[in-house]
Amino acid sequence: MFAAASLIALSSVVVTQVAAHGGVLSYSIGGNWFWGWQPYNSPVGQTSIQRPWSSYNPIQDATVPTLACNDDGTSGALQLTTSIKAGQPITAYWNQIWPHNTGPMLTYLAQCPGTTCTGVNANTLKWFKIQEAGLLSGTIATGDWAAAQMIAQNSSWTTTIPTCVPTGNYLIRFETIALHSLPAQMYPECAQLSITNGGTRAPAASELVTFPGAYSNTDPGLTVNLYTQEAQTDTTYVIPGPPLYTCGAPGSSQPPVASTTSSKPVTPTTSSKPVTPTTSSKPPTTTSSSAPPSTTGVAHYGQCGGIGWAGGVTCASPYTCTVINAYYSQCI
Ligand SMILES: *[C@@H]1O[C@H](CO)[C@@H](O)[C@H](O)[C@H]1NC(C)=O
Ligand SMILES: [Cu+2]
Repeated sequence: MFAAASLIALSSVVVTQVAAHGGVLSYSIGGNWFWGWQPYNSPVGQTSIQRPWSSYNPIQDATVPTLACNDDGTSGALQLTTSIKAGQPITAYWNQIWPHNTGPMLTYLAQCPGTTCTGVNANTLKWFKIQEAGLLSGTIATGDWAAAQMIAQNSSWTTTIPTCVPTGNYLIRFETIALHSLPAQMYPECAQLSITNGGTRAPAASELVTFPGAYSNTDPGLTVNLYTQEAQTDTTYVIPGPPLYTCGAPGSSQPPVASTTSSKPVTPTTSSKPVTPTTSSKPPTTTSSSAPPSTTGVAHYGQCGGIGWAGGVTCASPYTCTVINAYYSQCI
C-alpha cells in the first residue's frame, strides 16, 4: 500500500517535469522487445541497444551536436547492438501518449566504419533518410500530420529497413519534429543495429548528410508557422533533410513509405536544396514520373491496416498485407 502510494507520488513528480516532451523509450523487431535507454533512471548498469540520452527536452537548434543522437548520444558503458534483416520492420515507441500532433516523422540510417558502432561518434557519420512523412492531408493549419498518425498508432512508428541497404553496422535515428510552437522541437534518438542479408545500393553522395548539418534553422520545414492566414490554405509542407533514399536509382521519385494516405504529390526530390556539393557521377533521374505508380493498391512498404487506420487495405501486386503489430500492417 505504502509502496504503491509512493510510486504514484514519484511518477506524478516526473510527469509534472516532463509531460509535454519525451522520446523513444523502446523498440520492437519481429516480435522481440528492446528497452531503450531510460533517461530518468541512473545510467549506472543500464544496458540497451539505444544510445544514452539524458532528458525529455526537445532540441531547438539545428546546429548543435546533440541533434545527431540526442544528449549526449555517445555509446553507453554496456551498449548493445541487435541484428535485423534488410527488409524487416522496426517499430519505435514513444512515451504514452505522445503530446505533439503537428509535425513530420523521419527515420535515418548511418553506417559505422569497422565492426561495431559502439564507441563511434554519431557526429562523424553520414546519414541517409529511409523514411519520411509530413503533412498527410489538409492544410498546414488544420491538416493531418504524420505525428498525429504516430499518436494514433499507439505512439509508435514503424520503418522497414530497405532491402537494398548494404549489410553492416548502423545507427538508426528515429525522429519526430513538433511544429506547434517555434523554434521547432526536434526529438531524435538512435539505436545500434547490425543489418544482415543486405543489398548493394550504397547511398549516393547527394543522399548523405551529417547531424548537425542536415537541417538549418531557416529551413521552411522548421520555421513554418501553423497560425498564420496562409497556413489556413497552404497544403504544401517541405519535409527537412536530404532526398529520400529508396531502392530505386538515386534521385528517382518513389513515394515514401507510409505516405499512402497523402493526396498531394511528394515534393520532387530534384527541387530539394543541395545538401552537399555533389560530385556524384550519376545525375538525378528526371525521366521517371512523380505520380504514384498506381492506384490499384497500397505500394510496397505502405501501411494497409491497424487500429485507427482509415486508408487502403489492399496491397499492390505482388505484395501482401502483413500484420506488424496491432496498430500497423504493411504491404511486404
Ligand atoms: C503500445 O505501446 C506500448 C509501449 O509504449 C506497448 O507496451 C504495447 O504493447 C503496445 N500495444 C500494442 C497493441 O502494440
Ligand atoms: Cu514537448
